[in-house]
Amino acid sequence: MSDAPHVGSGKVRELYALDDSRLLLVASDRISTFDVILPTEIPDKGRVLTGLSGFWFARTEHLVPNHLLELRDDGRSTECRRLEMLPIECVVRGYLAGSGWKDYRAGGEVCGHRLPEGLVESEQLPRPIFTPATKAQTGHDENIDRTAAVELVGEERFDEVEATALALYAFASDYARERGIILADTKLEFGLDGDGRLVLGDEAFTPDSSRFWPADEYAPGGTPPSFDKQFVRDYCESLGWDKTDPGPELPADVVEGTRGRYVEAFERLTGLAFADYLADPGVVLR
Ligand code: PZK
Repeated sequence: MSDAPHVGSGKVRELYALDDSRLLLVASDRISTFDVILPTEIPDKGRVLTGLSGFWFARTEHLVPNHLLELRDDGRSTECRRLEMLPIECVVRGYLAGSGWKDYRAGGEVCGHRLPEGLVESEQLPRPIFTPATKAQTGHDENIDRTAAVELVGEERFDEVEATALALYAFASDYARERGIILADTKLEFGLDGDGRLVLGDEAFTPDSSRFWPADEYAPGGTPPSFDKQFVRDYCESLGWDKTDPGPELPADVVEGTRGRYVEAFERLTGLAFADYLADPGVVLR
């Protein structure tokens, strides 16, 4: 828990002010599926996501500075620099899934990127594309084209953010692919420091901000299993739940299986034992 003033909530995370220049980002063990937060938690999920973000921040500093100052000993709390966040979600897609697939089916393009004809669901794109979205206060983010994004951040900043997001995705997706995980797409958030420099914020390349697919089960033309949430989705589908709040409680085997998948993603990507992270979260930064 934190004594610091609460300044924001995400679906499964909380944000606190430490002082004028620093925030504390705390990742809970809550899990959402079909956009509903379930009543059952996944033990250590917040620690896995915090550790993975820290790992990626440490390994991408050569591409762009980031907001991370330090990981707390609880393993789920990140002290970070307070930034002026840009008003767009910076999504990069290497594969055609989610709203990208929907938009492509409806009109052959995604955020103004005209794509080849005949692509199937989950297919790899000829090259990754930058597909920004607005930050919806409630409901779903809306995909926008370059012109709309330039109106929000300016042309120079747009070009910088696009190039940086594509470079980050290329680095992380290559790294993950070598470890058996496809990073189908990812959502990044950037801010500006006091000198107007671009800084990567939020979380980075976690299963909550990216689609993780097991490479050995990938096939285009359908919905590949989610690396982390497939047991939860399958269980929820088996109930015939209507996907409105409140969601169902999860049985112990689904909780344990899902926790195992999060830990497996952590260990495959970082090359570290999760127990070593729990003993000293700083290991992911070294
Ligand atoms: C910031 N969010 C979204 C994320 C929440 C809310 N470094 C930063 N500086 C200033 N603002 C933010 C950040 C970051 N990260 C992020 N809203 C503001 C958000 C997680 C939990 F409650």
